[in-house]
Amino acid sequence: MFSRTLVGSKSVISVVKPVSDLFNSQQSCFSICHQHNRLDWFYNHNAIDIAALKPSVRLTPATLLYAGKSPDGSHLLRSAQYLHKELPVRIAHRIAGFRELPFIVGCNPTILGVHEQYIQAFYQVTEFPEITDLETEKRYTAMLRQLLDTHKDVVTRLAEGFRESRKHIKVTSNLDLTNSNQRFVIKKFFFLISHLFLDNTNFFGSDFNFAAWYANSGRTSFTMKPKQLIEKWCDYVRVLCENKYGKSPAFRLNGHLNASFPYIETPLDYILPELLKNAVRANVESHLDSPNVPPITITIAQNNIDFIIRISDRGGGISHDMIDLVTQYHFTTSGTSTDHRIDGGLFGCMMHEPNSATTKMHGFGFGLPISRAYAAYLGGSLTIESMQGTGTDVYLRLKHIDGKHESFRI
Ligand code: ADP
Ligand code: K
Ligand code: MG
Repeated sequence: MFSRTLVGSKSVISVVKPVSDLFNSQQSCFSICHQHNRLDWFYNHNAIDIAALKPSVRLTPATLLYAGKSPDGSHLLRSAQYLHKELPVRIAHRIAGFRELPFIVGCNPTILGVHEQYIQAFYQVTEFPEITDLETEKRYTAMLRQLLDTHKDVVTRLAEGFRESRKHIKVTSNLDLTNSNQRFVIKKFFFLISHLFLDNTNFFGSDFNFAAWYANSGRTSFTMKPKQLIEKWCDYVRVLCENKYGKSPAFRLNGHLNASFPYIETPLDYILPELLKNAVRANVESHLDSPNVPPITITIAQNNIDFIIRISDRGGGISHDMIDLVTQYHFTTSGTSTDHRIDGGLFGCMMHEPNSATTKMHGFGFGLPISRAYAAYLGGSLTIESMQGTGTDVYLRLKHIDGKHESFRI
C-alpha cells in the first residue's frame, strides 16, 4: 500500500510496489477508478509539484555543439551539474502532462505504467548526490544511460495505451464538427496527446534529448550530409517495402547533393523513414496492377537559414476529405484495404518486425503527427501538398543550428 510518508522518502524506488501489480490489464477502468487511495498515489508528490512549477532552462544546440572541452574534464562536471538541476524539472513537466490527460486515458493501465516509470525516474535523478568530482560524474552518466535504456519503448507504450483507451472516446467517427463545445474538447484532447508524445519522444523515446546527448557526448559526429542520411533510410525502407509487397519504387535524389553542415541526426532518423514509408506505400498500393512502380523523388535544398527536404511520390495524393485527418494521432488507413495483396500473407511484416520503434509505428497512425511535432519542436515545419489524382509532396523544413541565426532550444 502506498502512503504519503513512503512517497518522497529516500527509498521510494525500492519500497513502492510496481503499479502493474495493482492494476493488471484484466481490471476494468471502473474498478481502478474506485481505488481512490491507489490512484491518489500518482498525485501526491510534493517534490514533483514544486519542480513542475519551475521553468526549464533551454539551451540552443549551438551552445552544446561549441561548448569548450577542457583537458581536465571540468566541462563534463559542469554539464553534469547542469543536468542534475535541470532533469528533475523536465521530468516533473512530463509528469504534469500525464496528470492533465482525460481521466479515462489517464486510468489506462499501460499509460499508468509509463506515468509510474516517470515518477520513479524523478526520484532517481533527484536523489542522486551532488556531483563534485569526476568519479560521481561517471556514476551519474551510467545512471542516465540505464534510465534511457529502461525508457526506450515509452513512445510505443504510449501509443498502445492511447489505442486501448481510444475505444472509450469516439473522436474521429461520429464527430460533430458543427458543435463548438465538442470541437473544443477534441482539440484539447489532441493537444494534450500531441504534447505528451512530443515531450516523450524528445525525452526518453529517442536519443535526441538532453540526457542522451550528455550520456553519449563524445560519440556523436555533428557534421551531417543530408544525401548520405537520406540514402541510408531509402535503403532501409526499400528492404521493408520489398518484404511487404515484393517490389519497391526507385529513389531519385536531386538538389544540393553535396550539402554538409552541423546537425543532430537523431530526429531525422525518426522523420525520414516515416515519410519514406508513407511515400513508398502510396506508390506501390496505387500501382498494384501495373508492372512498374514510379520512383520517389527526393530534393534537398539548403540556404543560410534552413534546409528543406521534399519527398515527392506518385501515389495518387491524399483525398480532400482526408487531408485534415492524416496528421491526427491514430488516424490511419492501414488495415482498411480488402485487397489481399495489401493486408494478407507476407504483408504483415511491415507492422510486426520486432526491435524497432519506427517499424512498429507503422499502421498506428503516428508517423505524420510525430514527425510534424518534431519538426515544429526543431523550429521547422512539415507541410503536405497533395495533388489529388497524381501524388503527394511532403516538405520538411529545418533550421540550421550553427548559431548564426535564431534556432530552437533544447
Ligand atoms: P500510418 O502510416 O501508420 O498510417 P501516418 O501518420 O504516417 O500513419 O499516415 C496517416 C495516413 O495518411 C496513412 O494511413 C495514409 O492513409 C495517409 N498518407 C500519409 N502519407 C501519404 C502519402 N504520401 N500518400 C498518400 N497517403 C498518405
Ligand atoms: K496519422
Ligand atoms: Mg506512416
